[in-house]
This record gives sequence, C-alpha cells and structure tokens, in this order.
Amino acid sequence: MPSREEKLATIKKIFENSKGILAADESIPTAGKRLESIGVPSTPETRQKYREIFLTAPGIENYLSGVIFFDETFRQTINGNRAQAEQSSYDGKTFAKFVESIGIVPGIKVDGGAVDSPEFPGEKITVGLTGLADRLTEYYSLGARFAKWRSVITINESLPTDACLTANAEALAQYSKYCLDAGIVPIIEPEVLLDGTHGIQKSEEVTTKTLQVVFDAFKKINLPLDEIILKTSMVVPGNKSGETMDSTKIAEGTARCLKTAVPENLGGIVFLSGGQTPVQATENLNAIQKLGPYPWPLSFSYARALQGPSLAIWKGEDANIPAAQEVFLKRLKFNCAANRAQAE
Ligand code: 5MM
Repeated sequence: MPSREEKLATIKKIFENSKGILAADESIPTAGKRLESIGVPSTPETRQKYREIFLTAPGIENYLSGVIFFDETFRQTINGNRAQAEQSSYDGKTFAKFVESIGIVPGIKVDGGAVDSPEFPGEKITVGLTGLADRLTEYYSLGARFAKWRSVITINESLPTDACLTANAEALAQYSKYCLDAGIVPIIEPEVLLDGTHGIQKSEEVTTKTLQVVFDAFKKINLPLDEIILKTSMVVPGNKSGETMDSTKIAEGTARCLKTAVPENLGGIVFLSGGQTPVQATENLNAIQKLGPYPWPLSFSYARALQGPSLAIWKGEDANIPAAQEVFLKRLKFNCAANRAQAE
C-alpha cells in the first residue's frame, strides 16, 4: 500500500529552501525543435548530451529539488561532463539515479501528448491513460517519486469550450488517481497558452475557470489535494495582444486567480514559463512571491526559461559547455532568489 507519508515528504522536499524544479521533459518532437534551433540534429546521442549539460552543471542541487524527465532521458546513462575528480559519483548511473544521489527528486512526464480530436475542433485533448497504472509502477521502481501530465488550453473568441475544459480536467483527475495509487505525487499542468490576441483580463478569466473546472473534477472523485501539486501558467497577456508584460499586473492577476480557484489544502503550486523570456519569468515569479503569503508553497518549474540561454551558448560545441552551464546556474540562482522575495 503506497504511503501517504512518503508522498507528503516528497512535496515537502520539493518546496524546501526556495528550490525549484527543472522541466527537462521535452518529448522527442519538442527536444528536436530545441536542437534544430541551434543547428544540431536530434538523435538519442545529441539529446543525451543536451540533458547532460544541465544535469551535470556543478551545484545544481543547491537550487533544484526536482527534475521532470521524459522517458528516454529517465533511462539514459550519464557519461560525464563534471571535473574528472567528481566523475566516480555518477559513472554508469542513469540520469534519474544520478539526480537522486545528489538529493534531487526524479520525476517523469507520463502524458502521451496533447492531440487534435474531431470532438473539439481547434482544441486539444491530452491522451495517455491507457496502460498508465503499469507504467507508473515501473517508474516508481526506477526511482520516480512524482509525475507530470500537461493539458493545453487555447484562447480565442470562441475557445476554450466548456466540454474541452471538462474532458481535460477529467483526464487530469484520472491520471492523478493512478499516480496516488502508485505512490507517486501527481503534478497537474493545465497550461493556458499565451499564444493569441487576448488581453490579460481574458487570460485571468480563462485561467480561473480552467482551474475551477479542474478542481471540480478532483472533488468529484474525492482525491486528497494535499498530495497533489499544480503546475500552472501565470496570468499574462496574449503574445499578439499588443499589451506589455507588466510584472505588477501579472502578479496581481495570478494571485487573484489562484486565491479564487485553488483549494487551500492543495500540496503546492509551481509555475511554467510558457514562452515568457527567462528574465520575465524570473521577474514575474518575484512579483508574485512579493504578494504573499499564500496558503500553498509556490516555486518554479521552467523548461525554456531555464534552459534557453544555455542552449544558445552551447550550439552543440563541447568547448561551450562550461559557459552554457554557468548561464544555467545563474538562472537557477536568480529564480531561487525570486522565490525568497516574500522574506526579503
Ligand atoms: C509548458 O511546458 C512545460 C514547461 O516548460 P516552459 O517553462 O518552457 O513553458 C514543460 O514541462 C512541457 O510540459 C514539457 O517540456 C513537455 O512538452 P511537450 O511539448 O514535449 O509535451
């Protein structure tokens, strides 16, 4: 019988000491896009090397409490970019076992992606429930202590529809039930996309409604919310709205939305960056934290806003790895400092 105590301890560890989560869980198509952007072909070897830049950056354990992996990376073995003297600590280990050995909780993305469906024209539904219970049992045995499932919500004049919000929320609830039964903390990620002409007010309305629909679905099957983490988008204006990113407005809208829609007994909340620049994602996190205290611990779980600057420096060249790692550590440090804003 999976222990509730273990799941609560995992959540406690994730939010300890203002640390955050690295979302290194890009699927093969998304990882391919990232590598193509710097002219590197996407192969299992280049993807392994890409992950290794971040996961072997010296001292990541001072800033990261968790890493979300994609299945391929979870099983790949670390080769070694750290100084020779340190290599014995990770030689031969999988990435997942390596991060665990330095005190970081390994997590796994388990959704099968957001796909088009004739039922929801213009919208997407996230798939992956088939066989999920067995996959989670295996991931637990390989060290995963949390998982992540992302659904994607599109805003335009007629979207999102209630039906699509509900279908995605029900899938998130089912996924969470499977995770909890397997002893794994579920991270639920209903991402409201920033693509579009909508302003910040519409973004707040849709994000609030999305979260309300999600937690209604959770209530229906009576899930223990304190064993669950929400990964949410911030309330930001659409990227074609002409509105500027104003940290104060973003923080106020996000705080209002979360206080309206998220039950107080939820385990915690982490933010995705969703296409914000790395600096915006840090500044907005800082502004949100400053408006605290909140009923839940808050932190970051960024992919692009942590990895983007390093990717641009690396360009596939070994000689650039130290500089790429330095920039990554700088972003981690700034985001942890942003998390501490409330206490300053
Ligand atoms: C929204 O994407 C998540 C957070 O990343 P950003 O901070 O860059 O917005 C991320 O965890 C995402 O879910 C994974 O990268 C997986 O994405 P795909 O598109 O491969 O399913």
